Amino acid sequence: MKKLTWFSASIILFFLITITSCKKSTKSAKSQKTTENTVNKKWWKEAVVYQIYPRSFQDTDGDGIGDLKGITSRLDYVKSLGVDIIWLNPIYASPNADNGYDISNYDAIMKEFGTMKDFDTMLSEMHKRGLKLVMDLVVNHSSDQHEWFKQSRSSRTNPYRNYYHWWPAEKGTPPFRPCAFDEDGSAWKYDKLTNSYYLHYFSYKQPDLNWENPKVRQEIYAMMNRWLKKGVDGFRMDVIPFISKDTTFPVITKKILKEKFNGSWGQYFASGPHLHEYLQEMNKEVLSKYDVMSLAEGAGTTLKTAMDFVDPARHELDMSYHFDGVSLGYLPNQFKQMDPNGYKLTEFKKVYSDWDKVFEKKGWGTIYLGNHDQPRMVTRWGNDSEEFRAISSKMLSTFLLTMRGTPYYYFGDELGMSNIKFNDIKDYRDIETISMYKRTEDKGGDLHYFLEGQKISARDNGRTPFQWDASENAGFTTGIPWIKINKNENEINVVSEENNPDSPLNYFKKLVQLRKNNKDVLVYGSYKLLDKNNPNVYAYTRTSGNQKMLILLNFKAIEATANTGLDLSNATVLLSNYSNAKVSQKLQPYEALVLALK
Ligand code: TEU
Repeated sequence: MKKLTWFSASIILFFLITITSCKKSTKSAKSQKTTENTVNKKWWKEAVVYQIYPRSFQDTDGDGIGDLKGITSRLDYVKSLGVDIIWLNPIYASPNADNGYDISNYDAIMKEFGTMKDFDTMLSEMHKRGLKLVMDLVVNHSSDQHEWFKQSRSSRTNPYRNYYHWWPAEKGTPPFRPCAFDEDGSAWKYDKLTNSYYLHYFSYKQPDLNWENPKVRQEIYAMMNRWLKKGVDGFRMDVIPFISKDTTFPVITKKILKEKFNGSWGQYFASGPHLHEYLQEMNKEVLSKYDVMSLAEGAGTTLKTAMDFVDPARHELDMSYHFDGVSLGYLPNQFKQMDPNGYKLTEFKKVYSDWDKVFEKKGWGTIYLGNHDQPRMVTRWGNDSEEFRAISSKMLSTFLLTMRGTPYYYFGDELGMSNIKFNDIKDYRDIETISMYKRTEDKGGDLHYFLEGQKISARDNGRTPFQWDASENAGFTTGIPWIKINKNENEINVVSEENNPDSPLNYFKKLVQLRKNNKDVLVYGSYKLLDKNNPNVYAYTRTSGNQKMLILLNFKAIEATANTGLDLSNATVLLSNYSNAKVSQKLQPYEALVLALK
């Protein structure tokens, strides 16, 4: 008996020691891994999002405008990329002052894009292929053609009056607020009918909804619930940080703007008093009821404020995207005019490293270099010359697919589509470029200089039709396209790239698979910037447990060498945009190297 007791005691002791030491080692493993954001794995963290600009993807009825049937007809192509989620720019009824960002009916489909039946078919065909659909949600403002606004404007006593922000003219001129898209630059538009001004942060055709009115919020939540019940998988929320307003509309002097908001109107707009209260309410009444994803267009958010939107403990949104990266390289106080010296890679690295740090332990980040508000990524961040276009676009895709945070990849970038660079203002369709042109003209500014700048920065560069093949109109339409098609369609198109094993398209597919096959390290693993002052090379590691990858990206058209201080003697090449790539810190122009480290 004594023996047995001693025996059992030693067994128990053995187990205790083993358990404690196991606990200790998991603890120390955990503490080594503090920068690995592994808490709470989610499908939307592991996904690659593919953004489609519906107006320019595929036309099926010959009106020169893409449509929903067109998207449905091309889903096998989207699936072949390996991506998981499709984000569609707004497809709701709209007079198209700002290409669908001015919605006249949230429950109807834009007539150029098709019908609700087309939508239902498209959604079910996406789901059949395992693709999810994220809709654009534009609720900071509606169209001035929305029934709510028509009612609101009709009289001061109309029940919809408080759906928008009105300032009675007898109180004098309202305190200045800037708007993005109108020639006079003011966010207050005088409306004679009721002798009042209404607020619009974008164009006067996009009046801001009054979120301070609980009825407005309930209408919006009900509408969101209707779409989610239909089966959509989430929302990208347009300028959502701007929804709450201080309705006393205090005077904002230059001094206040500078001291409180870093001189940025965007930061002021994103600082409404009840913003987070409303997002929490929206989460409770809508988002929390479904397994869906939500993404804030984080206009005006900063390194300091971003976490408030996506901290899981706050129950607001899942992800947000910042503007610090895409704002680099512009000259100050001009209409999106690029600095002739380009952008500094060291600043670029700092922005993306600082933002990675924000979501190091909780929340979740995103990564993008192009979207419908940006020019083509290869022109803006790479090199669109004949010699370097393909190679530099592959290098940029390598960056997007090897960073932490969900990649938002813009349609056509997988082909290496580049800016169209219009010479003539008449070719532009975008309200932003057209109004900035008029403002420049009114001020007697240099229009040639303005147009040269737009060749690099204008949003329409990213909105030209997708290039399917080398036929007339690139296989996009049989009619006259709503905006011109890039002349490089003969070379840059799906058919020719599918047939070329070295094409940007085939390289993109490999990158997606690399990310999918290495989720621990490439999705969740920690990120560390190396050789931070190197002006040419972006070098970083991604690490998960014993698995480590080194990513070397030469952002320049010259040979460049990374000094990572790492021993590469046992490293192997996992992927590169050069077929002759070898393990080396010396890189060819725009070379991208993904190495496994032992
Ligand atoms: O963009 C909001 C936004 O912040 C824009 O001012 C953006 O910075 C600008 O387009 C850059 O040139 C969203 C949409 O993404 C955009 O397409 C809309 O025009 C805008 O809201 C109004 O809805």
